[in-house]
Amino acid sequence: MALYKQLALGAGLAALLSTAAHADLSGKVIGFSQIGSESGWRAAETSVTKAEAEKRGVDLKFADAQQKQENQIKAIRGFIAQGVDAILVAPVVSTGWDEVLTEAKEASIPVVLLDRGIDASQDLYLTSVASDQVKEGRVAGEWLVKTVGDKPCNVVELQGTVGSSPAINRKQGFEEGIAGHANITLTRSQTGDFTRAKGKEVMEGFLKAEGGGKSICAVYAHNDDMAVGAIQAIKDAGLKPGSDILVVSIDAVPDIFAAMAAGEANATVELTPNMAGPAFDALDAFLNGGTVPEKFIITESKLYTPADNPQGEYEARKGLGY
Ligand code: GZL
Repeated sequence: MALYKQLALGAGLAALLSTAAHADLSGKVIGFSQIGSESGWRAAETSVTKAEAEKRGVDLKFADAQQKQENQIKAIRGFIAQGVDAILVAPVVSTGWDEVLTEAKEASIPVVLLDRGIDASQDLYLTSVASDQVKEGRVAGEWLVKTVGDKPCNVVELQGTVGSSPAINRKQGFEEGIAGHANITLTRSQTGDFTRAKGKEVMEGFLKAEGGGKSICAVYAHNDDMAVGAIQAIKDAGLKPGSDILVVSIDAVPDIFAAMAAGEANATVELTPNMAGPAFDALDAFLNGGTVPEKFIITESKLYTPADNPQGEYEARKGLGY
């Protein structure tokens, strides 16, 4: 066969295989119970999930719960009634899932958890795709230890949604990270519910309670959106975020890199918004080959500081659905 025909065949075959690699979920109906759009990261996770579904020919049924568990439970029951092939859930809080996930199990519908964990029997879900949230908090704490050295440092904490696995785990991790360093004291801690507005409001309260904020050395926020809100509150109080008060958070969304480039933020721990890719790969192998995945698929966590070209990181991330 002429070389040009072999090459054409090869290219055609390659193209066929590459679509075939994702063709196995084509036509599958998969329900996705998403928490809401409380943060830039959450918005990115939604757009990435929709793009990954599209790539695989998945008929994605999307339900936004506006951060209410009862709406998620309602949506999951709707998916069960529809007889979907699988269900993705980003669980807003860790408890209260046993009953509805038992109903999914009894309907033989596999459930995959995205980006947050639950306190329930592991046989109620096929797998969970999430970061190591304790490690994220520990990396943030260790960064603060390294940055302040022996200098006394009162740090305030903006917690995520009460009862959510990231809020519980990131608090634990941060406390592990600063343990043994008596010069660093966690003086105030309150939930900002992962939102910019609440993060700003709570930080305003901290600044007022601490005589305008002169005694605050750092703010640790469980996500960048609350950190961006806190940055605004610090500026409104006439102080310089990033220098008068250090700012460390988690997610690595574009706006935290913009703040870093402006000298107003100091560190973020990256959280990939692409939890759906590994989730769909696991469902593909399970639904089409009966392969039972690992129970926990852990995504990477990487620390970024102003030494890591924040302007370039901003450019690389903006427009990815944040
Ligand atoms: C963490 C994820 C968190 C993000 C926040 O895995 O659940 O929820 O860090 C989002 O931005 O609100």
